Amino acid sequence: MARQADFVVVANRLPVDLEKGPDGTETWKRSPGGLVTALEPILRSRRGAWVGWPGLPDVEADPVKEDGLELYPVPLSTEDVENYYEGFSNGTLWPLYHDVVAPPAYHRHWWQAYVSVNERFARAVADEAARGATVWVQDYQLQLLPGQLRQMRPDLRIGFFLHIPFPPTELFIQLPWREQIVKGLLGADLVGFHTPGGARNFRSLATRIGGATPGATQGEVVVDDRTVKLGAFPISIDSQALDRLSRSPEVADRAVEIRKELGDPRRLILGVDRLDYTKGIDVRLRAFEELLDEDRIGDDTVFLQIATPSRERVEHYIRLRADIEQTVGRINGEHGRVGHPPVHYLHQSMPRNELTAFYLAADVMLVTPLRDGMNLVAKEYVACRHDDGGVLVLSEFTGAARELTSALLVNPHDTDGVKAAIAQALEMPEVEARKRMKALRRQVLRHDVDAWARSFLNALGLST
Ligand code: ADQ
Repeated sequence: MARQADFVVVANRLPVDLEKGPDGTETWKRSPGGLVTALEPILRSRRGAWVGWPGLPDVEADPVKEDGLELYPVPLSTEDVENYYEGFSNGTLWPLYHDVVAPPAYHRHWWQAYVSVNERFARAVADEAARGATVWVQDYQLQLLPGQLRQMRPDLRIGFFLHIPFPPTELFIQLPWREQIVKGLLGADLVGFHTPGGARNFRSLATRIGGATPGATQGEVVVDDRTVKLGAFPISIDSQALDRLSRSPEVADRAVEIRKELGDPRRLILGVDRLDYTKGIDVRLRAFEELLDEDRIGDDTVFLQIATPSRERVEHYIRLRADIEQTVGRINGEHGRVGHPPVHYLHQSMPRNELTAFYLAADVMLVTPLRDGMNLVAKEYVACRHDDGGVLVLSEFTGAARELTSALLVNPHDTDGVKAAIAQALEMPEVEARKRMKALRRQVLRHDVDAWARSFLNALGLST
């Protein structure tokens, strides 16, 4: 199968998870995500392949064809996972790129693992890509790959998309390996971000420390006589599919049932996130607690926080989980009655249908990250509200806030502001709420993930 793919997607993870049964048998399990949904038709319509880690350490898996997709697993050892993934990707880059909301750790052995794992991914792509193929590199775990791949295969057309924010120069230059990262990214023909601000930050670093010179337009820089395009491509969701799912009778019934199970509160407030310190779960809990303390919220209102387990071996996440669970316990201890806790907390991953029913059941959706590249939860909530019901409270520090301007926008660092927005959302006149939701829905339904993928690939010169 070598060197056959005309279009290669490379990401830290494959769109399937390898699972090992108790008897040692290995099976592939589809892990549905927006990215694979958007790219599947494009991968199928040309000789497409996906290169990535199958999710289990110390496993050598053969290339497989799953549901018509060619998958090329890149193996990672337990040590690689510790140093490249949990270490450099999630202990260094993740906090640094999210405005240092937690202190990043800089360790040379993590960096070395990042370099060598990126090289391994680059080698795998170089082996599979046909002459002149297009390669789309995804996210912060693989920022060196464009440069490494260009060295190996100058014939390829390379695009890179960053799913998280790209930080301002003053923060980025903390990184001891800042030059290598910028130069790695400049190996691409197109570098894409969620927002124009991210593109601007990168542009200024590219000319300052990456050896690039300004190009003919703001959207270009020149490196070694090669033009690298830069731009903003705000990602989205499969809006139509969610809209359809939310209209199904099963989901509608389940939404009613959920409210019953919660004790038929007059108002239901919802939060849905990966359990991550960037998501501001603590921000909304604090605001909710103060509103209870001040009797501005009564016992007819319930807050449900659903948090997917995430990066459970990384130190900041272990501490975050303990803090959140302690806060939930305190609020319920002080303000609950038997059978009526004001906060319900689920540390679980939900099936799509169930999550959709939760979105449909909630009167107020709280999305309060301290920093977020885009935030798909906000868009999902909107896509599910075919009834034009519900109010979205959204942090200004998400990429989504640039598009979802009819939400109640809040500064998550301003507790009084967040409290005021929650109070306003809970008591918003229906006419105003519906008007806002209609405007939000127009935006989300028109700009879906398919449009996102096409606009990126067209900018890279691939007709879709
Ligand atoms: P994430 O940080 O993971 O993504 P987000 O964009 O909100 O953040 O996506 C989370 C996804 O996980 C959503 O599709 C949501 O439905 C799902 N999810 C959350 N909690 C869940 C639960 N309990 N059960 C099941 N599913 C759950 C990164 C960046 C974002 C950027 C995306 C895409 O950090 O800023 O929007 O990539 O580029």
